[in-house]
Amino acid sequence: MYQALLQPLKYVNSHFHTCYSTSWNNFLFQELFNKLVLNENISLNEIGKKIIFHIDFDYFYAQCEEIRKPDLRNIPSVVCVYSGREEDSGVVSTCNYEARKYGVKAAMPIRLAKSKLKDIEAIFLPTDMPYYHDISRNAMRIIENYGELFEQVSVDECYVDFTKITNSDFDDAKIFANSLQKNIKDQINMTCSIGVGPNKLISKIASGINKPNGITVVSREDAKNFISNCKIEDIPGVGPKTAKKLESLGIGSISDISNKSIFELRDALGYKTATFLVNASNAIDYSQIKVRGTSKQIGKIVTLKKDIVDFEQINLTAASLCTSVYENLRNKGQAFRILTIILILENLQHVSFSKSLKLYSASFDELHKNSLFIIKEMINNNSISLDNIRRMGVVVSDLKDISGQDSLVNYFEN
Ligand code: TTP
Ligand code: CA
Repeated sequence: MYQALLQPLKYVNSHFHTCYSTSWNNFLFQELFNKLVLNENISLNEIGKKIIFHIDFDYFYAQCEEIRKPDLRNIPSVVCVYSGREEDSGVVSTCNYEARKYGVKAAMPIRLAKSKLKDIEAIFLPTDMPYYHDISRNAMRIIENYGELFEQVSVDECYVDFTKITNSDFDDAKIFANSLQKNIKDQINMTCSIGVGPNKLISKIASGINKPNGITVVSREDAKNFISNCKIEDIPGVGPKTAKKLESLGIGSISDISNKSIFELRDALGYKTATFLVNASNAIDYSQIKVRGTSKQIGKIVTLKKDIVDFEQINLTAASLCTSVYENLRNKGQAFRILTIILILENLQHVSFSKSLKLYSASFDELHKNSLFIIKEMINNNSISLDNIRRMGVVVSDLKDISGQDSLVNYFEN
């Protein structure tokens, strides 16, 4: 990789001193800086095509409460961390959008929140973290099961690289985002807001624009204009300290930053922050989706040939998907309990269905038999015409390590 970069690096060096503040050299330098210093192994070509989704669940803890107590939906509800010192001492963790209308927000003292909701029928609840983490697992599993690059960044937020599914097309991405939002709502009765952009930075800011239950799509072409209209504090990671330093340099807007070079900002902010901010102000963000730890699911999705007309071809595709998933399970020495089938249709609508087995299994026959059964049920129940199916996926989750067990032979059979 470094070899390949030597040429452009020389080019930059030879032109750098004379005209380093031109935006092109700035751009090239930042590109190389990121590759060499931040060691990101990516090509410009790949970056230019990406479609990244940032999915953020709305008023998460409070919405979890609404799932088990639907009566909460129409009145202000506030989830609190009680310190236990006095009856109302503690802070607001979050609240639903009904409560937000009255000015209640996260991190506010409970007493203040109560005063804002005085004389209003409202509910105050303590947090129930194990329950929220259960819902979070279910919610993330739905998204992770698409089998694309997935990174969960907090209990209710994740990034996914949906470049392949959307054909790198932002119009398709909008349709897909709608369908994904609906699929999540159908499965766990929860709303989320989705930001779609050419990188993590833009998608993250975009997901906050239309909350709750919003979708904001910012195409590659619109990204620079979009970020220019944001406030400096909208850039994730920019805290009051950095904002103050920028202010002292006479920088009050994102456009002000984009007119600076890294070198003009590095003394005040340090090289890394200066690079990040100049890039961000130009809608550039090279950070990659970081798939964490060992996978909690194993899956495979394939694109089908356009002319699928009979079940035989569906069977063949399902068998090949199951073989791949089974091989993967076997190599990892794992058994599964949940099987999910995903069908993505020509119009990018998608249907998914999960089945939980009574016992853990690592049997190919069981995987194959159940997959075929679910696929047929899904096609029949949703009246899907076969030539309308564009992608098909088989995903297993709730995995259990069975390597080293005496019963391994019984789990895996050929
Ligand atoms: P957020 O995503 O910041 O907020 P939210 O999901 O409640 O609301 P929305 O995204 O619709 O604006 O945080 C996720 C959860 O993290 C939130 O439900 C509760 C918890 N949290 C706290 O406990 N304290 C806090 O100060 C914040 C901001 C969040
Ligand atoms: Ca949220």
